[in-house]
Amino acid sequence: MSAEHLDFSDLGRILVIVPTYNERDSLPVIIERIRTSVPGAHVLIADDNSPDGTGEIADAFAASDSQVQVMHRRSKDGLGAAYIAGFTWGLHNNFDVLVEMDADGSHQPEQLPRLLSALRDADLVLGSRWVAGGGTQNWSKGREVLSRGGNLYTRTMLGVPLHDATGGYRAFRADTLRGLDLHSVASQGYCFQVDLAWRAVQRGFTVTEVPITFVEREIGTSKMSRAIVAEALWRVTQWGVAKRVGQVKDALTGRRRSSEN
Ligand SMILES: Nc1nc2c(ncn2[C@@H]2O[C@H](COP(=O)(O)OP(=O)(O)O)[C@@H](O)[C@H]2O)c(=O)[nH]1
Ligand SMILES: [Mg+2]
Repeated sequence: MSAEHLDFSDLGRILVIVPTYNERDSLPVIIERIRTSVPGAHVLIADDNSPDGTGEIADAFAASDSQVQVMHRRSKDGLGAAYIAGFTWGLHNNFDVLVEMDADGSHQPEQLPRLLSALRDADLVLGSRWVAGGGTQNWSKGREVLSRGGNLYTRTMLGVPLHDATGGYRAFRADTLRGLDLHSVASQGYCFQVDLAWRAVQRGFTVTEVPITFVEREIGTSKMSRAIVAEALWRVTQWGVAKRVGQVKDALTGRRRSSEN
């Protein structure tokens, strides 16, 4: 993209939130790449007191670059909580666009212009692995099956027309986040992403998916766990069942009403 195409000032002030837990080797590279890809964007690192010193590395960047800020959180409290804190900070500081991006290079900063361009006509843009043109690099078959299966289950259970509701590379308009009742979000890992996407669809926001290539990390380790997958499975099932019970109730009361008339 040419320089003029990297100008997103029409969208307002952009904040890229990068949650970190033990990402000392990945973080410097990702900050540089974000700053080069979309020079106007600000970066907020939300670090959960990483024992490997990621927070201090982030501080060094912030000291030399006024577009980089650091939020130091007390202890590891999950991805969802770090994002809620980051969103709250961003909204309070009058950012107009808030982006979610992993620190490990899986979400390529060079593809951020694609998300931002799409946000001109949307309230929420999801970077999607599972639409035409999207995909993954260096992923094990097991991870792919889990992601595809999780998304198929989510789509079927919740009836949402989304192909990648579990992904974590996204751009929100500030007004979209303000409309999602963030204080009532309890979900954590992948489920946090599903929760926000589903809320946005239910509230009538325009949600668009753009293709991304998700690159598996080469340095550091994944924090994904069985507990994170179990949480997603459990909550999505609960939401899907609640939705169906609601539909049945609506149908019954509707029938009763029409028979009373
Ligand atoms: N602040 C914070 N960041 C986290 C936490 N868990 C994961 N992350 C970050 O969230 C991003 C995605 O996590 P990752 O372990 O790569 O998950 P995976 O991509 O699903 O394997 C990375 O930037 C992690 O450092 C957490 O509890 N707190
Ligand atoms: Mg990762």
